[in-house]
Amino acid sequence: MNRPALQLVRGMPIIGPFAENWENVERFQARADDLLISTYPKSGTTWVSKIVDLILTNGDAEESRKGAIFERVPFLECSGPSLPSGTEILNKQDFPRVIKTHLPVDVLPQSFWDQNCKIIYVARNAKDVAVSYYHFYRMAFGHPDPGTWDEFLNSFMEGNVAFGRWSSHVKGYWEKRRQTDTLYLFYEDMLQDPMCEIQKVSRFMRKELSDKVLEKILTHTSFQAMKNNPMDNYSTFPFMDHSISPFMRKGILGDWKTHFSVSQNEKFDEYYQQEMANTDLSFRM
Ligand code: A3P
Ligand code: EST
Repeated sequence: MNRPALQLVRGMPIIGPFAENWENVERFQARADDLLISTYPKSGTTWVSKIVDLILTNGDAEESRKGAIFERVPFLECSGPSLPSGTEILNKQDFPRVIKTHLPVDVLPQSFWDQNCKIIYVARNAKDVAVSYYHFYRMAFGHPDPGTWDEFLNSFMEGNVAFGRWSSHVKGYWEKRRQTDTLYLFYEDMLQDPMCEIQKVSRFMRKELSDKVLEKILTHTSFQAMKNNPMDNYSTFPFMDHSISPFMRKGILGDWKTHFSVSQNEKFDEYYQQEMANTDLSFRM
């Protein structure tokens, strides 16, 4: 498959084929009972999607295995050759729906705000996101060629990657969290104390779950369990070459240390200070 260039939608770079379905995304009618999972790419979207899916099935892993995670939680703005678009799937789906998006606050369809939908946002530290995103660009055709790691890191800092600037994304939802029904989570907290974060999600969804069910959810959402589960690891998804880099790659904190050179790190820290100077949002790296 070729690697189409990114296109601009409302000033945001987006995967080429996604731009072709943009009118339907913009017109999308959210409902008050939709649950939106929003993230900047590579921040733990699939992980929190699986947690939500298992909460809805009361920890029934067999029920959750009835479809791949990208089918059970459709991706709103997804569109591509020989793929049904996210909007097409969602418009036919039973309610209540769980919807995945990578759209930043200023590009998210207005109906999500009008309906005051519940939003689960997951943020991950910028350096690990950049590394994970680089490997994802390499393995998921449909992204432009990432070039070398150094070239990709520069594009990432410029916001010239699909879904734009990391900093605007994480700050946008952070600033909106109090006026909206948003649960703002951090990937690093999910790694450190997954049970605590699973309980936060279930309380947010107003689901009372027994300790036994919570333990099951914990087991089935571990990195190894998801990596080994063909329904969770994207091995059934087209346009991805897992021999280049698996979708479930490392699932750790601080892999940036094996990728950033000293000078890349200095440059990134300077960029980061500027981008994050005007916010109380902070990350563990
Ligand atoms: P790495 O590339 O750093 O390994 P997304 O789902 O938003 O695309 O994010 C993918 C990232 O989340 C990948 O990071 C992937 O390994 C990690 N991930 C997915 N499931 C996970 C889990 N259960 N535990 C920890 N990390 C997980
Ligand atoms: C991008 C981000 C993400 O979290 C998931 C996916 C799945 C759908 C993928 C897309 C993506 C990357 C680009 C594609 C697309 C399907 C067609 C396109 O080529 C692989």
